[in-house]
Amino acid sequence: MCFSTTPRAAARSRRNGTARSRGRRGVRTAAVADPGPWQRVYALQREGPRSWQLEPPTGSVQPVTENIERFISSPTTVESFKSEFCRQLRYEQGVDLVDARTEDLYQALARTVRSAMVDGWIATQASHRAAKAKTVAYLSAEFLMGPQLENALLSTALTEVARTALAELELDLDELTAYETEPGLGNGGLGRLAACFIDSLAAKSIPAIGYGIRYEYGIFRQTFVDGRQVEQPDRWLVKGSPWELAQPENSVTVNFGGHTEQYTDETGAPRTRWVPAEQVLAVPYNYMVPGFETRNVNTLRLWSAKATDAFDLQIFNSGDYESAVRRQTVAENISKVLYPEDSTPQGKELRLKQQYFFVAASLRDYLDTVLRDDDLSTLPERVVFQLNDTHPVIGVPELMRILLDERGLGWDEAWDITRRTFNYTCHTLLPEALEVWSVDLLGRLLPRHLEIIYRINEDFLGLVRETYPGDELRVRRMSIIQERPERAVRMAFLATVGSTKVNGVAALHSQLLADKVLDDFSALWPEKFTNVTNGVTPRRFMRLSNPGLSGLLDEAIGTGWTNDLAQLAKLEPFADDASFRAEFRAVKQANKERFVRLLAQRDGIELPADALYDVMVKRLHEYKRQMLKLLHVVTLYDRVLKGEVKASDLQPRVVVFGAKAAPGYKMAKEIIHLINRVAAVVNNAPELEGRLRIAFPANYNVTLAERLIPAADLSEQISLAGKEASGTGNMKFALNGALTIGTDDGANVEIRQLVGDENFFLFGMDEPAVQALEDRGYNPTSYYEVDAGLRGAIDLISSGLFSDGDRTAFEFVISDLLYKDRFMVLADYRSYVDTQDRVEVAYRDEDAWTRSAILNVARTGFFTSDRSIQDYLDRIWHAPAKPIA
Ligand code: 26W
Repeated sequence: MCFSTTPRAAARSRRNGTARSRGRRGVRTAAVADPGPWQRVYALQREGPRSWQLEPPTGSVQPVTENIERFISSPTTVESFKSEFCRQLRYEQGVDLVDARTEDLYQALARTVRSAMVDGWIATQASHRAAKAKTVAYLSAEFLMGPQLENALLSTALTEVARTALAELELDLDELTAYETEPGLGNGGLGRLAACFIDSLAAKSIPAIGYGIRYEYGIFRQTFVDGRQVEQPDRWLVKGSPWELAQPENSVTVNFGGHTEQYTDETGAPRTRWVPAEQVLAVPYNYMVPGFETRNVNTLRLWSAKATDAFDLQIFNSGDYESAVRRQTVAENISKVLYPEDSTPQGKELRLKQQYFFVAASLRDYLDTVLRDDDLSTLPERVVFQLNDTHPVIGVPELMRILLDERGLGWDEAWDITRRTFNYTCHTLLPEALEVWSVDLLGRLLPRHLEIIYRINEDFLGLVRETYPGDELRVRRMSIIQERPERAVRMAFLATVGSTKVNGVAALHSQLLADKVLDDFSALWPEKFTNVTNGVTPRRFMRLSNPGLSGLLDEAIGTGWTNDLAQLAKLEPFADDASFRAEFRAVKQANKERFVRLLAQRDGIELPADALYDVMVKRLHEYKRQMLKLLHVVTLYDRVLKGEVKASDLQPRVVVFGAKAAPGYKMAKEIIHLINRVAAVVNNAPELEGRLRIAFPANYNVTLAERLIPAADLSEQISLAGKEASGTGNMKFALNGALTIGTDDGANVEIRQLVGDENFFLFGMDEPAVQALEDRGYNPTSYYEVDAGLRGAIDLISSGLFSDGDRTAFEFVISDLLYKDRFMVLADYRSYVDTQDRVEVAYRDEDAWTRSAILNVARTGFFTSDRSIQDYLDRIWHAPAKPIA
């Protein structure tokens, strides 16, 4: 009885007392208005085994957690886990064990594991606040988290406890793990990178918060109907989300529209204020981000839009109930759906609203709830806002607005603070992916921000003119405001001007960024530009997804690699150990069998496990060149049809595709259709004697990636050189012992350098060659004319063989290839197919192949996101680790 009321009463009084009325120092302390409940708490503490903190706190920070932990226990033993699980099932789900459906069991289990993280989470926040620790605030419109249960168990070291506890209740952990549906709050690489980064930040005990949007609908669920992509809504919240903790009491208001006014303040200084026309409530939902082998648990705070009461009442009182309700849905639309475009921004009003919504809420939250400091002059020492691409760049003028209009700072001081607080990561090289917002739209939604952007631009162009007198061409090139085709704000330029550091995501990408996309800026500010090569979390993408390999590594080199991936280097000598190679091969084979079972169950696709697994999984985009892979497959088939190769001589191969297309991206959708049609024919072609199979499971996502990547032999990383910023799938494959066939692009360059040329299948033009060909004038048809193999593949598609005799079915794709081919598929075809022929030969030498695969694992430890985070810390963030006791 007492433990359920007393501590809560104490906490309540704390919140109602000191918390609400913050002292000038702004630190929330545990000094309380009503000492009564506290005394009762302390009296109880004296009965405990440890005697500590008997003095009621007087203004110093007293972590509440220590008090409460005296009375309740977090589920860390089999008994307490079982007890918490049963409590969750009965009192939260409201069912009895005998009647519980899998859904109930999963929810109860997830909540049990969540409760095991809470103590660390609360302690982390208290400790970081007390230490005034510098915090990394990672602002990202996407966090593609993947399934949570296994990862939470791993981080809390409770996997075996949970397994045993459930087994004692005659339940199976793996079954419940498999039941989970992942939250798809991201499109692809950028969103998944954000998820890896917050995992590594936690593992390294860095004070950090991820800020983003709690979309009600994540990335669409892809289905195929007659081989064509059909999108279904992703209702991931329908069953409730056991991993989140809503915190409506910490909601913040976000404004839109209206106008600005000039006025004179009490000191006689001219000032501006924004008089908005609309308000939306941003409600925070917290996700705990546990760190591997640390007690630290960081926060991911995702914002959900809700109509404000004020705004409802106003219309309601005017008697127009219907319009009040309609306005409510308009407000709540802001966080309704993730935009499924990845790389072609549409300039949609709702998208800009989403961006401002989450950034304004996050800055407000950080300043008022986390930092709670009235003095913002030291802000750059307390926080660093990392801009994950341009999506959160509106934060730059937002912080300026807060400092100028709300805190009364002068322009120069405000600008100095702002610039020192933000940093910008660019994730693309495609010019069409660079966001611009029309001045019209921006001025309508955010009039004050547009004024501030104009002023930033004015000052900036002043500097350009001063540095390059008379160079008006350069001024126009560098202006944050473009004039044509319409007046618009170039968000990448605003980000660059408003940040201390700008980084690309792989060595080649950062180079091209500085030399091409932002060349004028890197000439002006060479020291601003840096590189941080991407990485992936080895917890999820090795330890969890590849238990077979992990076990083998543990035996060979010890368990330390999971958070010190450089230790993989110790594996190097094992490449020459025949018995190790046999074990390594057995793991790969078991992973293929596991994947085959999954695919049969998930998609009804039957595959042989004994084959070369050739895998290309990533968003469907022309620059990534899924067409090149398809032309190779069609070439193999064509050779057999023409009798150039006997089917029985083919290396059995399973080609796996996984790719979603943006719903409005016609070419991408046509390519998906074509892949499915080719698959339908090839998979049933008697001539091939089952030696070539194409599998294109729908709805590729993190869950499927975790099963597929460990099964792969060959990793397809075949973008046109100079187009893929980094890639991160490429790293996951190499770390799981697949060999790469790839161009000299993105992080492939670094992978190849590390694994060595002999353990990597390089093909195609490099970036300078691409540039030279572009400059000479590229004519794809000429390749078709001279290369019989290429002609054979293209003609086979045009023959109607894959389209029930309809010769025009794929004209859209084929004529583009022949007459445009922006990404030079035809130019790289010969080199690619020849290299694939070398792959086939190499794969037949089992020992040599396995040796290379082991060396890929041993030499790619560099690609842990722990190393990326360390690079960010050293080069950009300078935020020390703060492990809690
Ligand atoms: C619709 C606007 C838009 C524009 C760009 C949406 C999303 C983007 C992203 C920048 C696309 C993206 O995900 N880029 C990928 O980022 C990964 C992580 O850095 C890289 O590994 C990939 O190479 C890059 O394509």
